[in-house]
Formats: sequence, structure tokens, C-alpha cells
Amino acid sequence: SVSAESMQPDSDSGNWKPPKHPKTPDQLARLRTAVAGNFLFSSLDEESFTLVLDALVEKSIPAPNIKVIAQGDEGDYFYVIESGDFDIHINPSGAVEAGPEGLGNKVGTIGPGGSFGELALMYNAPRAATIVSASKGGLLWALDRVTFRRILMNNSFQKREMYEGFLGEVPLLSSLKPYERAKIADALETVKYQSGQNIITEGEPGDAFYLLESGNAVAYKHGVDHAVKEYGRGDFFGELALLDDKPRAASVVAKDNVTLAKLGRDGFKRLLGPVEGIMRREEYERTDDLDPLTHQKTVT
Ligand code: 1OR
Repeated sequence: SVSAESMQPDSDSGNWKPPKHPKTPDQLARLRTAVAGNFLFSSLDEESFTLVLDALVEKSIPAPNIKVIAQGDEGDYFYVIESGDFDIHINPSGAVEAGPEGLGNKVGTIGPGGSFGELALMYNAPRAATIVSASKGGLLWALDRVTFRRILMNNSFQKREMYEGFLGEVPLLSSLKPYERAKIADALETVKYQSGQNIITEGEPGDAFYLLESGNAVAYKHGVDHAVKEYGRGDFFGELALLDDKPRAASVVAKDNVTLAKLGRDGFKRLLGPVEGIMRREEYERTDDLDPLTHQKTVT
């Protein structure tokens, strides 16, 4: 007979069964809301999603200033925020130290729907930051290390790996830290268009931003008889409508078969804040030999 052991790919966790923490309908509803906008969950199939929901454990953080994760520690859980804000602190020495300054510098805050604690689990690395409850505390959902690695990590890890090289080559993103590019990778979706298809249509509302991974695309504008811009690998388009809530200023058409990394409006607003200045500066620094739409040399 076939033993359960031999059907498991990892011999060290051959007897692993996903933990099941029963939940009330109310808990389930709250949990579904909390993970709804979280990109780490978005590519799970129904079966994996159910398994992860079962495995999550509610963890109440009843006061401010509670350390949920300490920089330098080993990773045990991954957390999703249902309510409350949580501050991120990084001590340049690599670990929390004693004393009032021991947490290091506050570098950001994560709110409801956000998540943290994945890095140490993904890379078997010490915790990269300290996470402390802010305001009144809040409510977290915790996923154990093994379930995270076996179920939740596969897709997101592959996605981060897949996009790591490409995002590192995109000039617009070169000022970002690797962690910031990893968060962008989580939110990207690969889309393909065939030669001649419209990717963006002038005059329509904008809902996404695009990075071009392979192939070429061309921008056209009503009333202009030539292409106003050509895009190749590493170029971006679709930012103007999202930055200023304006209709699409041009159509962008696939010149050959193209592969794009698509970032929706929410991801764009949330993750490209640090480079908004660069996108806008390019608009303002336009000079005469640059195309008004695209900030680059006009294609003839
Ligand atoms: P972890 O398992 O290392 C701490 O535990 C968590 O803080 C980490 O996973 C991330 O989920 C989260 N750098 C490192 N970790 C961060 C950062 C961060 N932001 C959130 N975490 N940043 C510095 C980038 C140079 C971004 C600060 C806004």
C-alpha cells in the first residue's frame, strides 16, 4: 500500500496536516474582508484559500506599544491586519536593543488589510523589522510558518522571483529598495496582447498602469498623423490618467505580441508613491525635443 509519507514531497514534514482552527460565521466574514485586498491571497485557488482560512488564528492586540515582531528574531508567524495600525521600526544594527531608542527608526505604518512578517518565513532570515501596535492596538490573524511556506508562499514567492530581475531593470523603479519592488511584484498581473490590439484607448477612464516586459507598443493620438511614442522593454505607460484622474490621453497599441506587467489603480496609488515625483518631474521637465505625452524623444 502507498503510505502517506511517500506522497509528501518534503520528508521532514511528511506527517504535516494543515491546522484547523474552527471559526464562527462572524469570524469567517471578518477574515474574508481582511484578506480581500491582500495580494498574497489573490492567486490562491479555492481549495488552498479554504485551507489557509482554516489555519489562521485570531490574535487580539489589546493595547498600543505591543511588540508583535522583534527585529532579529526567528520567524514563526505571518500576520494579516483586520483592524488597527502597526508601526514598522528598523534598527540599523540589525536587532532590537534595550532602552528607549532600542526599536530604531520608525520607517512606516501598515493598516487594515495589510500584512507583515512574510520575509523571515520566505527567506529563512531573521526578522527584518520590529512591528509595534499603534493607536489603540488592534486585531490580527496569524498564519503559522509551515502553512505559510507550503500553501501561501508558493505563488507569491514564484511571482517575486519571476519579477525580481525585470523590475530591477526598470529605470523608473531603480530608486526603490528591493523590498519595495517585492511588494510591487505581489501586486502585478501578467497580461498579453497580440499585434494590433489596443491596450489603452484614448478618452477612456484609466484603471491600470503598465510596464512593458517584452515586445513593442506604440502610442497614437487623435489628430496626430504619426506615432507619438514607441515603447520597448522596461518602459512604462498609463500613468497620466491615474496620477490626475483624467481620461486616457492617447491610445497604446501592441506593435507585435507584447507581454505586460499590469498594476491596478489601487496598487499604483499604494506602491508607486515613492516614484510619483519622478513621473511628475518628467512631465514638468519636458523640453522641446521631448514629446508632450511621453516625456521622451518623439518617434518619427
Ligand atoms: P519579517 O518577517 O522580516 C518584519 O518581519 C516584517 O516587517 C517584514 O517581514 C515585512 O513584512 C515588514 N523592510 C523590511 N521589512 C518590512 C519593511 C521594510 N516594511 C514592512 N516590513 N521596509 C524598509 C525598506 C528599506 C519598508 C518600510 C516602509
